[in-house]
Amino acid sequence: MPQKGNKKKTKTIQVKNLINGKWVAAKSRKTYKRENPAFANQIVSIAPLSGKPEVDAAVKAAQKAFPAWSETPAPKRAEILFKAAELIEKNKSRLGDLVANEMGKVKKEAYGDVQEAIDMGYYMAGEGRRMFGQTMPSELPNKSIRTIRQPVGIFALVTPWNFPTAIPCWKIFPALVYGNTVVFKPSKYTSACAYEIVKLFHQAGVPKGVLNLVTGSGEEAGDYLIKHPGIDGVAFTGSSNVGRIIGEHCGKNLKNHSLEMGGKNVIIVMDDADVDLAVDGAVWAAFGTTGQRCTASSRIIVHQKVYKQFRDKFLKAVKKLKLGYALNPKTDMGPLINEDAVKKTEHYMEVAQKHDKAKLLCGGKRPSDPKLKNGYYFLPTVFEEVTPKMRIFCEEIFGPVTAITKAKDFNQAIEYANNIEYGLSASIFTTNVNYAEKAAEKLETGLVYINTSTIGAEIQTPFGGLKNTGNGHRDAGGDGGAIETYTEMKVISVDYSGSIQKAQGIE
Ligand code: UN1
Repeated sequence: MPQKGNKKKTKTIQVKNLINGKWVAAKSRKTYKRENPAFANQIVSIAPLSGKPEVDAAVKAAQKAFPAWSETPAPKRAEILFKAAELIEKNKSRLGDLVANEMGKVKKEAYGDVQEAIDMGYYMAGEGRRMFGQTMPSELPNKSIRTIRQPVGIFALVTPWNFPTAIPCWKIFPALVYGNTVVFKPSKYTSACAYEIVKLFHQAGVPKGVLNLVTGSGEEAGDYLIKHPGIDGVAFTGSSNVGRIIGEHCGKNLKNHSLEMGGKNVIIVMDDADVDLAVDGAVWAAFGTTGQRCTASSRIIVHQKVYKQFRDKFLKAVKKLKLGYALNPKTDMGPLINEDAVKKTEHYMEVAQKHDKAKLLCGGKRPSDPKLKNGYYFLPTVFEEVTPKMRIFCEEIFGPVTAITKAKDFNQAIEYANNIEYGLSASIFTTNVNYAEKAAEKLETGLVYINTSTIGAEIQTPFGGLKNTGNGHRDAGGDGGAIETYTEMKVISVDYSGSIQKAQGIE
């Protein structure tokens, strides 16, 4: 039964694929259902279980649409995309509620997810009038050199469930503004969010075949799509395991691919930190989105001098967090995405206690509140006395679990922070500018935050990480951001001397 005061029953959304401008079911007529993770007995969406025929048709449509779309002037492409962003903005509350119901994150974060999609839309629409190249001098007289940006071709976009409107928009807007055409395969758990977003692109006037939506499982539709010979590039956000498969395939076939994967992000709390601020930052970073952000902080390294003070205050704050349905205004933390995620988190409780011998401070199990029994809930969980060798220090859990580790000084804190395979986001709380600057230099992550949380990157900044988090690409805006993934650079040299001049000093 829904919780008291949250009985808003939502209509089940019948998702369709968009292939060559037409809304269609899977040829096999097979579908799958997605439940509300807070009330597993409520079906939020029913979507096509697509396979090879749908992927083949979508790739073919994207190939057919590519010449006209890539030849459309970028500012004109951008006008259509600007309209899509406006439509997403107009539909923000409807989409935000859907994010909450299909994915489970709390209302303010669900609306933030949609806001990130809108922001990306407006930013990338601006790219239509930039898409800048460079000019460079020639070593020869009467010769000019410039670079231009051109689209890569047909892109497969494969996105996760944790930001079900933002991450698709991180990829669709730049892919399209730079002139690529797209086959978009969203996570199976958030097909309706993807469908509602794609509907708005369609409504804004994106021509047929330019953006195609194919829903289904990663194992079937996703795997076939990323290996499809008609695909020129793959952009993926998700687990490192799947990313590796994509990387191996694209590497072997020399295809452009951008991978944004796991994280095991850290907050360092120095002895001179504002401890209350650090507590606020750590609660938000560890338990925002129920710990299901790739930027979530699942490690907190605290200077020994403020260890006890931080631990006590942090624990007090964590114990106040209220679990529940995302659209209940009293809820601080929603459920996990599905039963498998709860089981994985439970498995890590055993690892932490039996194998690692870490000390559990709170949580560690599903809540006992009978009102929550139909949802995929897990209590906010904190371990302490965690050392860098322990598995819970190193492995990504993607749930509401964080681990506190004691450090004797700044250097040890940085050493521990870097002692993992991932490198997405890190933060340090300190009032000492020298520590702040040194940490910014030394932390092996794509994102470094000073005196704030590890989550909440803004869309105009390049987003991504080092080590096993990524493969050198970045999402979003700024130099080195999405433009590098979705465009090829071409160098154009014009010799207007009337003779064949030779570079490299050749007479
Ligand atoms: C993710 O979890 O994959 O920085 C993305 C953040 C968000 C995006 C997270 N803007 O936390």
